[in-house]
Amino acid sequence: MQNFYLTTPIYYVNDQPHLGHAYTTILADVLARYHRAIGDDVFFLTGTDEHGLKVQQAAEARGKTEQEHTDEFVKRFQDLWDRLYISNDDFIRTTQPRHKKVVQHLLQLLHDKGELYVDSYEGLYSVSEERFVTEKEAESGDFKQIERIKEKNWFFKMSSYQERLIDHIHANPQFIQPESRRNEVLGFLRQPLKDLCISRPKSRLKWGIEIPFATEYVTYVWFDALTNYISAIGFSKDEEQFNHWWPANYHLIGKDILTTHAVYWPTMLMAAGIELPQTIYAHGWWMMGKNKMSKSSGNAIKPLDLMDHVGIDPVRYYLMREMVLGSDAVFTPEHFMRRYNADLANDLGNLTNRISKFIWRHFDGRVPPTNPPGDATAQEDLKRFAADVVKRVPQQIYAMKLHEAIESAMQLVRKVNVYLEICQPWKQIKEDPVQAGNTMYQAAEGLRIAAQLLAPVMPSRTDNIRAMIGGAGVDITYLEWGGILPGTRILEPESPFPRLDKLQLEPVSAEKSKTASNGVPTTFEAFEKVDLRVVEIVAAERLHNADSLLRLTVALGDSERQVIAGIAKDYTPESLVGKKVILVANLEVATIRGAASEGMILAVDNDGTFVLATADDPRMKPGSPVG
Ligand code: ME8
Repeated sequence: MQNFYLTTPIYYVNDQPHLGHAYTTILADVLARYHRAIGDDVFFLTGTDEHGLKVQQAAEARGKTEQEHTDEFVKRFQDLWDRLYISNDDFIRTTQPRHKKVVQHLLQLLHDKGELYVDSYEGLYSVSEERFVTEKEAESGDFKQIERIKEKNWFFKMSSYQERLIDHIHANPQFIQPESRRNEVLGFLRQPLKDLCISRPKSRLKWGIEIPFATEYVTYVWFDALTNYISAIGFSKDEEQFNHWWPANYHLIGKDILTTHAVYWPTMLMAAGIELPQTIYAHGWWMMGKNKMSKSSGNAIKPLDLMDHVGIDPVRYYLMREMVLGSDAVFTPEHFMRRYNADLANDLGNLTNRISKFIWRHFDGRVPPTNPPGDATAQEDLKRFAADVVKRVPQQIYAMKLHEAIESAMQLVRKVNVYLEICQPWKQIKEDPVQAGNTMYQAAEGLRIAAQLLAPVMPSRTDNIRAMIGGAGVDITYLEWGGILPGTRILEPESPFPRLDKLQLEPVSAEKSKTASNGVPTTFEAFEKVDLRVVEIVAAERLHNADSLLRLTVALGDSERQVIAGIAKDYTPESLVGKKVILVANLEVATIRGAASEGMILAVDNDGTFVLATADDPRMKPGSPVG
């Protein structure tokens, strides 16, 4: 038994959770459940990253305060985790006082140690990634919304830790995993490491944690976010709790946030005199075709759309079985269906049906007694195989070979199927019912053990399976042969994984998800109720208290309206005057940052940049209806 502290990234609350977020969180949950089953003392942390420019802009665009916005969006994550059976021990929000205090403490600590200094800085900043990027990175096209910024800021002497970090990575091969990511970080560290800008002037970003010794600044969102891993377990507040869990066994992350975790975070910890986490594990990406599934490209699958279709456990199974940790994996509905039908409907589902129906029909719904076997070789072989699997699975879990652990449990399922083929209980029942009873008992035992080994992946359906073969009362951690009590009543057989014939899943684009959430098609009647009009922009100006908003005056022919639009990052006010665009004219009047907005202008969200849907043809007159 050991202490086992594992974390997920804390997710941005600027949009809906998608399958990529669900993946990391389910992965952490499955690991947490396996480690609990092994007997480890587990602390599983997840949460949300609620400060920064992206969140500030998302709130502005919705006409909400930042706190209102984050309170609403955090619920989407928390509700989803509840539905996906996520068994986290804590949920940290970076806007909580318990977190803010620790961030401020850490800043002060580094300041007092002389690790921070002020300097003027000019550089390229990617708003979408919330960090300064190099010229080369800016040219790569991987970073969006790049702005040139010059300002006075606070810096952390990250560069002075470069050698120590390299030494640590060499001395601790398990520190960054898998190996390919470790090499990537070592490659990155071949260039001289720069100091890290850790402040943002409030004039540019007000939604953040104030720097205690420089109150005209808030701290950089990554400095804030990374600290969650120690604030949640009581750093600087509850030493006993902190020492109990720290250092973390695993920070699970996607490979998109490797540098921040494998370079910024360890050097911050070194400077503060805190031990480093044991392992930073960066998994691969879920791809849709050739692209990463992501919110900004609008190709993300909403987890609930898929789960509403097939249930939660099969999705958990698929995600865990399919991704070899560290590599990328492609999601397609066809592939999902194939895997579901082969592994769950055919192998696991059919075996459960075979056993439970047989017991229901021939033994009155009670587990038959175990008797001297007719074919002792087959029975011994099955028992030995199961014992091997039981030994192998924890080793595969400790080695982070989750897909192999699942495959081991599935091999046991297949082995039980083979055992039934050898014993042929449907023949035995006619000639020697006692032998048939024994065969069914042994098969049920094999399946019970397989189901228990799969329980961390499919906590709900494996419960049903166990109940259908008389194994519900057996302690879930009991993996020796002989757990089921003969005579136990079984639950009425019901197929745990009905075959899937089709699965129609459209990726939900950002625009679609706003209008037709849940993927439900809209009716013509509903569409007809929307009053769309051509309008001409006759005046435009910045809204004084909001970075991303413009106040537009639009003409509909004989009348004018005021519209507040979140396009200040994409259009200058001057460039808009004279443009004809499309207005949703019969929306309720909304108050955005204290200004009335009488309608909404249609725009296309092109990876975070808004492009107005224009109506430039001279025949499209202001006021004309669109439909
Ligand atoms: O980066 N495939 O938050 P975020 C697999 N707040 N995993 C994916 C994925 C995909 N296509 N897309 C997203 C942030 N993920 C910061 C983290 S931590 C101190 C701060 C998962 O909302 C993956 O775990 O952008 C990735 O690292 C994370 O979501 C990014 O979530």
